[in-house]
Amino acid sequence: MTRRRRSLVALVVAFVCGVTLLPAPAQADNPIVQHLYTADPAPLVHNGRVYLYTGHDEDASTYFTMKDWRVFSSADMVNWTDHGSPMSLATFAWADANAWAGQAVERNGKFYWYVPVRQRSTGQMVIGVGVGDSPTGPFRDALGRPLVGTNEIDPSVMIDDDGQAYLYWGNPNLWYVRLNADMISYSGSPTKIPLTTAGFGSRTGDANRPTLYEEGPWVYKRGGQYYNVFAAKCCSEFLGYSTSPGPTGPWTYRGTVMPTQGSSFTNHAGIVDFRGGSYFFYHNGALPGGGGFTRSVAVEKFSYNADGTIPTLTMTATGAPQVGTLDPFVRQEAETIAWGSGIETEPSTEGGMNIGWLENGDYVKVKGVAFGTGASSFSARVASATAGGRIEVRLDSTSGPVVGTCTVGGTGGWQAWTTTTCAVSGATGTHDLYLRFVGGSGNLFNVNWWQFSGGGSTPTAYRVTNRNSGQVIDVQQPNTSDLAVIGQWPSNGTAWQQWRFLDAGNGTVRLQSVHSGKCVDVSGASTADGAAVIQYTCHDRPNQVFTWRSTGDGYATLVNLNSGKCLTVVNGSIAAGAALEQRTCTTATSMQWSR
Ligand code: FUB
Repeated sequence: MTRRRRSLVALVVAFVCGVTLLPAPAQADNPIVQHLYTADPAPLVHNGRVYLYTGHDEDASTYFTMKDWRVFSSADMVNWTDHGSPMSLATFAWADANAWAGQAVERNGKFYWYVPVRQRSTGQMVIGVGVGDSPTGPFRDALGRPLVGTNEIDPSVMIDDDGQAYLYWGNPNLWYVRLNADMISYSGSPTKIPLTTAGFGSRTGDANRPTLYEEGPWVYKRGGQYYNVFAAKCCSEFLGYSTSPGPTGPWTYRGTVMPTQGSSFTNHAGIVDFRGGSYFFYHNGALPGGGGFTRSVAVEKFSYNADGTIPTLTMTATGAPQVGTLDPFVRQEAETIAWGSGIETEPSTEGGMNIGWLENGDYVKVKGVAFGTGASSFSARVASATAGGRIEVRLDSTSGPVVGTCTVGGTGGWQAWTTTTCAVSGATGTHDLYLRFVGGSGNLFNVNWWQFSGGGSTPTAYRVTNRNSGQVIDVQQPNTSDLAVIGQWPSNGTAWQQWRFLDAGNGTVRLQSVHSGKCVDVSGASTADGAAVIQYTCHDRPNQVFTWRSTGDGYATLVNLNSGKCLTVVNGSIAAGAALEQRTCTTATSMQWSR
């Protein structure tokens, strides 16, 4: 396979940030993708991750020359995994251009991605819908034709609490239509939302467009109120918003969310709540070579005001703070990156993506990596059609301490994978991890994934997902020392629960809900057969008593002595790959949990 030339983004970023061994700019995690230009962010929270659907500006573009869409995801808001391009113009055989701003939503286990494209036969902009079985696709054309078309753009989708879904879109008008439960057909006709100055503010200087509404609606519901955050005025755009007591209005203009900033004459909002925080995605031209047609998606954390209004936000190079830490003792994809310099990504023959086109001095930064009591070795899945090179494992910056160096030899092909392992010392506690790629000239090697192993260390975070409800529980620092925290949250990011380990004395460890104040006491703090778990109200009144029982088939069962229900722990371990199952003691799998 011949290596193609690296992209303009990669060249410029490598020049600016990497090849001279300068440390990365302090704390710069915005824009959140550096190896290609991204635009029009549309976040979706699903099963404890934020999935980010974006458009893709071509390098050196001089128009909105956009041919495909991209998906990224993150569990911590700073390290983003590149899932490649699961949908493109080629998905829609009847479309020929303009893969512009869309939004994806989940319903009944399927993922629907609404996008504007140009219809070949009419030359008009219409809305198509892709459907996939996972948030990362692949997506197929759900209809084989447009869903709806008014020669306008930028669909936003919202499913109301009563199950009614609405599709909004438009420039210069603002339309909505009621989607049917199948999400790929609708009832009634597309309806224009009246663009009044009370609803959408006043624009001066354009008699044809008296209100601020321009394009890019992002419609959602929060606390009984409906929000429409939209690109306002042109050009340059800012982001404004309106609210309404219902999904179809009447709308009231509420002001600016993000003023005109950031070297792009368009902007586009996407908002989600995730693990107790609210996040505002937008785009700008902040990458080297960036501008109005070479944009990049960024994110800020924010808090709604007490009355539900949105504060005015400013673009930063810092971005959102990390939620939790990253576990280096489980396999991590090489394309999970907080900041990358000089790298590109491509589909891997082993599944997912790999990073490639790595040249001497290129690097990836992975933020907030929790090594705990220490790592003893580092392994990476690598391939090289040339002579390979080395991976320097550094902490805190590109010139930070080298805690390990792995040699990569030629493997006979860019997708001929092998695993290289090297010793690690000095990696304890939590650090930003820098993997720096060094060697001769030209492309050195590809990396598919990496993983540390510990010298008796404890994983510092693990996650269990309820396969029935989708609920996710992340456990950080799963030791029993004071201040260790367990964060419990459902997949939609609301109703967050935090638990704290307290030393209750008497050999008992007490887990207190920061949220409710209630406690769970773990007697003996052990999962050995026979150890007991007692749930208290914090007033030392045991209201639930459990005991461990071996099931004899490799499972350990936690029996609730009050209700008789069981929590069955496969292997009785929280090691990587261990699964938890909740049983009723008689039925096999009423609830399933897995890491
Ligand atoms: O990305 C192409 C177009 O630019 C989008 O559809 C608009 O919202 C603007 O961001």
